[in-house]
Amino acid sequence: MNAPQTIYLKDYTPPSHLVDTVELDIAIHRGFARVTARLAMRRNPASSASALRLDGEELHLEALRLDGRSLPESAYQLDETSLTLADTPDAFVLETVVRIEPDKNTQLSGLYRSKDGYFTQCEAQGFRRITFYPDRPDVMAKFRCTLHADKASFPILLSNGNPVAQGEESGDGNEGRHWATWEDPFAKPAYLFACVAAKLDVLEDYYTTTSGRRVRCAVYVEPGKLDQCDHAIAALKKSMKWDEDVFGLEMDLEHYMIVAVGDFNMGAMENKGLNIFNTKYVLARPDTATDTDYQNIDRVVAHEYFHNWTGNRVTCRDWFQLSLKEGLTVFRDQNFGMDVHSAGVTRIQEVRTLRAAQYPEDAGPMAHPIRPASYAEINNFYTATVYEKGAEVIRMIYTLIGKQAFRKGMDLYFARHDGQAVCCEDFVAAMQDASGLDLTQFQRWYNQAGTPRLVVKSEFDAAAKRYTLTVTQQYPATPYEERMASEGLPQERGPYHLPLVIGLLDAAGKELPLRLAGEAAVQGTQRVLTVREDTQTFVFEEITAEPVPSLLRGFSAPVILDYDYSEAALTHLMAHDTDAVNRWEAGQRLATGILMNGVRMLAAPRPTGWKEAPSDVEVGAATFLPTPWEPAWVPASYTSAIRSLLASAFTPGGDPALVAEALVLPSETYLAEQMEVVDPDAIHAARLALRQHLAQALRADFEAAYARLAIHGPYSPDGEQAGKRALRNVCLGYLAELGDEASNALVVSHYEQAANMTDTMAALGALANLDIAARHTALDSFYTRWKAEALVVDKWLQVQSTSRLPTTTADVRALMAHEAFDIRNPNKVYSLVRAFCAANPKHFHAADGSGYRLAADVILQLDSMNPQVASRIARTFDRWRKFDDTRQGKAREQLERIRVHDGLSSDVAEVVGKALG
Ligand code: B3K
Ligand code: ZN
Repeated sequence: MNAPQTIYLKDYTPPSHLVDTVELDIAIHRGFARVTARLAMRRNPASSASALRLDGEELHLEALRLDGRSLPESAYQLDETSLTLADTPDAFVLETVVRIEPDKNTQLSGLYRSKDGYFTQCEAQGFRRITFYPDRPDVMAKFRCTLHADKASFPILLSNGNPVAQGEESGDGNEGRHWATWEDPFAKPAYLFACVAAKLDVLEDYYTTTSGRRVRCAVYVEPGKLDQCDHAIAALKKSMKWDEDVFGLEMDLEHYMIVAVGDFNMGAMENKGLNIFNTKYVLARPDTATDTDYQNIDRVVAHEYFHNWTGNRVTCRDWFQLSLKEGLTVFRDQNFGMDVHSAGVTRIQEVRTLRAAQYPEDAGPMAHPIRPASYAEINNFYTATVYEKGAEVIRMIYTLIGKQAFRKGMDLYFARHDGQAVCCEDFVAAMQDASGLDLTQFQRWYNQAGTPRLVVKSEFDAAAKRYTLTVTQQYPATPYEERMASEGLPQERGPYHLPLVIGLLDAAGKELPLRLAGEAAVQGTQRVLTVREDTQTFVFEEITAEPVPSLLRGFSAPVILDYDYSEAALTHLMAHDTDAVNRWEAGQRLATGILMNGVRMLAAPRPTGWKEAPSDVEVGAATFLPTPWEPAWVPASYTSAIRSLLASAFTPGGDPALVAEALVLPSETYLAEQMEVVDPDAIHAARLALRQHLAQALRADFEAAYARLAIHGPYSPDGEQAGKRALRNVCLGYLAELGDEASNALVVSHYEQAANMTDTMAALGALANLDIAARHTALDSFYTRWKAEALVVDKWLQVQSTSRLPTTTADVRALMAHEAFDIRNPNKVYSLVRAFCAANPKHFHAADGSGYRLAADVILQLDSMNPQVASRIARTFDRWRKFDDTRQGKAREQLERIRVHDGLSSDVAEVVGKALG
């Protein structure tokens, strides 16, 4: 049985020993590496344990010395995951020599080989795959690292901190080899260690901090890619400036290096002074990267840079505290994004991601609070909850105490904890002490799982000129609480402390001045209401006519807002709300209501007049919606609201980027979450039908906007150009739904004339959904042109795996055998397989189980190779119980098939085990 062992937060104990300094010597040879580690250690006065247990995995021990003396085998115990010394002196130097095989390391954790050399990834527990070590974040040491390798093959040798010496090797067998030593002046946990030995090109630049430190910024990339580094280096310098301006935080080293590698499990890693990045978040050129890629690079570079303070200078005591660094750093990179791009668009995109990825997680078998109380495999907890909801929790503190107090709280946090490994409570305490606001109840956000529902009711008393909002919280227990209770750890639940930001609009769309009962005077037109109770009322005085409430502005809390908005109220907010998020949200609510009606009708027995589709066409496809239905589920008022919305992009002050966001209908995944039992076919058909309906009704408007938004002049990824392109491409997407000759010709010409990757992908994405000859011509020409650019090939794979055409599942299988695919490369797996599972619900959840089978085949093939990637694919099964019996049966079959697989990794075993419950 594959039953992974559970680790509990409550079982935390301080480390038995501390490490003051680490001297690492890593010699890379053909087929193996030899790692010598000298650890200056001492007993931890805070611990009573006497034995020293070091973590170690896949290490072949060649020598072990304590204070220079070789230890006999009787003096230690060695097993698959550890090396234990029963007793040690109070202070000593432990030296180990191990042999490892980085070329065989397909997990991409620890030291591994990628095309151009050797790279490391140590978070969370990769360092133990390099050498024996107390591999836990609360052991912080100063590192010095010497690398040796063949000079011609691996001319670049890097590690954290500053270069101290380098040279050529001498002696027999060392011909052509060189070495370099690096020293990091800051004590750090092992998860922040990094080294690189590779053949790379480098782009350098300099940044001078406010206090006058000159920092060398360097981006290392695969040879030949220097023309794709400018944006990353600019993003780095922008981030350095921003963190000084906003938080007064400066770079603390003379070298800040970013190394890009094509084989990487996730986005990037914040190793001290030596970030290692997935090429996806470094490389960009107008013809290879989209506007979204450019923005993502800004954000990921900023995120890793911001970790230097939030994560590295102050780190986590244990992995349960992961959100301490991740939630806070995401919050910081989000605010950076709001400042350097558009605040509204950035926030809308975050809300969309949160609801598409985190809400389902919080409602599914992997539900956990931002600080879980237990886990089996820590790598499974780098989740949307820890990251995105974690950031929302920080944002709520920011909203509750205000910008200035928040900055004071950050200053206090660093004053108290610089150089320490701490807990989430320590951060909250700094915020509480700096602001004077009691955050005791607020800490529930760290301990309770699930998305709370906020039910709001309004009442207008015309005679008393009083408007009352009654707010009720609902927070039913999730599978997490059930699991914890069954493990004897019942979790207490109670109402949350949260900010509900609101405004009230009058009939003309103007913001009303707000005075709460008991207040002497009006205090502005927007208020932060503090919600703490199960039920609370807020009474506004001197309201002369019933207003339309704009609730949860800026998405002020990660909740589901339940308010019975009329269509008229939503149309009103869509047109007049001053809050960009709520203008967008009103449109989303309107569309959701309409789409859910469409889904109900499509799922219902066919009415008279229904023409069954011929058998070779999917039943339920929107094209077969009998026209008499249309008025019943797409109100004319909606179509005209969309027309005005589009027109608003061209009025003074209009923002094409925001309009583009507003024109995107709620995703199929979002709609699925709104259903008791998900009908993926009906959802797909309804959404498509609404898109087609809008395309038909507003054809002339879309065409005019498309023509008007053409950009002349050189490409720039800046917000203004990107916004125009986004809106133009949204118009193109609608027009493509018409599927007639003229619209197909437009898509083809857009593809042929595209002068940047954003436009190319907009056209290719539309073509991928069309069963016409031009689709194949375009996909072929695209591949021929770009097959040498791995990241562009990823786009080519993804556009096919997310296609709605009925052949998609078979196409994905065929592409897995294509020369362009490589199952050992995470980016390829994410683009082809994960995108299919997560972003193509119609095909992944096909009733015949073909999508589930495909996913399971890949998971099983990948599990022994790269469990982290396999486990991420396995997570796409999370919501299987929300589907009908037939689909559940098919999903269960595949989950069981995975569960009983011999030697299953703890990563996949935990995910599948929880899914099966
Ligand atoms: N801290 C890393 C994530 C490491 C994931 C390990 N499985 C990247 C980041 O959040 O910045
Ligand atoms: Zn991070």
